[in-house]
Amino acid sequence: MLKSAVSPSLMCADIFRLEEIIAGMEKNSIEYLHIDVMDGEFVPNFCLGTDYCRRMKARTGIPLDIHLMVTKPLGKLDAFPFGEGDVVSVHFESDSEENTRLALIKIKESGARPFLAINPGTPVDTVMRFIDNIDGVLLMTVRPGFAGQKMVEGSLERITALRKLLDDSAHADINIEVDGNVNYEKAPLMRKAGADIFVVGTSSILGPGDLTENIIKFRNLLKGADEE
Ligand code: S6P
Ligand code: MG
Repeated sequence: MLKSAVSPSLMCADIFRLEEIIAGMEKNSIEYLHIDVMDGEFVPNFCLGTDYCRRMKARTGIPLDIHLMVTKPLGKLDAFPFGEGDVVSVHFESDSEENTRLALIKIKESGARPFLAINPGTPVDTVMRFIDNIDGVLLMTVRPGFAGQKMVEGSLERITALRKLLDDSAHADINIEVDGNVNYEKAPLMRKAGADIFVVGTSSILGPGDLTENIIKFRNLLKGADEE
């Protein structure tokens, strides 16, 4: 089983406390910073953008986890500052299969880690068509576009099915990142089902309470799931 990692969703971080929150992430050795990019077209919302990514990269050494919820990301990749160690996800649903593959190849060539993002309605075996071009899968457990939603039913089963597909095809090293309503109760179940990168927002560590205490609680729950 791959080591678990935590990727807080910065669209859920209070912009007026951002410096303090990033310092808290560094102090707690957070593995990734999840940045949701939305174009108002692929999803019905707008969100963080290129300058935000650039400023964040200049401010911290924590790898970025850029989630591109944009139509036709291939032609837009150059606008983003990513490289060695960063994760960049493009959606299967956002362009043709050929262009999606080219985008994944381009991300890989930059030294970053290409992930294929799939919406709750996309069959998990779609991933196998891109298996040689990805380091991970971003499995959406809500419909993309907004924070604070409820997990789509059947998501745990989808994690289990995807983990089995990857393991059975000798791709156990491919990450499964889960995004959407990853709360304290569901995270251990998602871990047991085979997820290893956890996008956390209003439902857990960027919700009520102290950031450090929330991170410790979250990590302990994942650890508990591994020990069971
Ligand atoms: C949704 C986006 C996510 C959210 C995250 C928020 O379109 O891709 O990354 O920011 O799900 O977390 P929560 O706990 O509010 O669902
Ligand atoms: Mg996201």
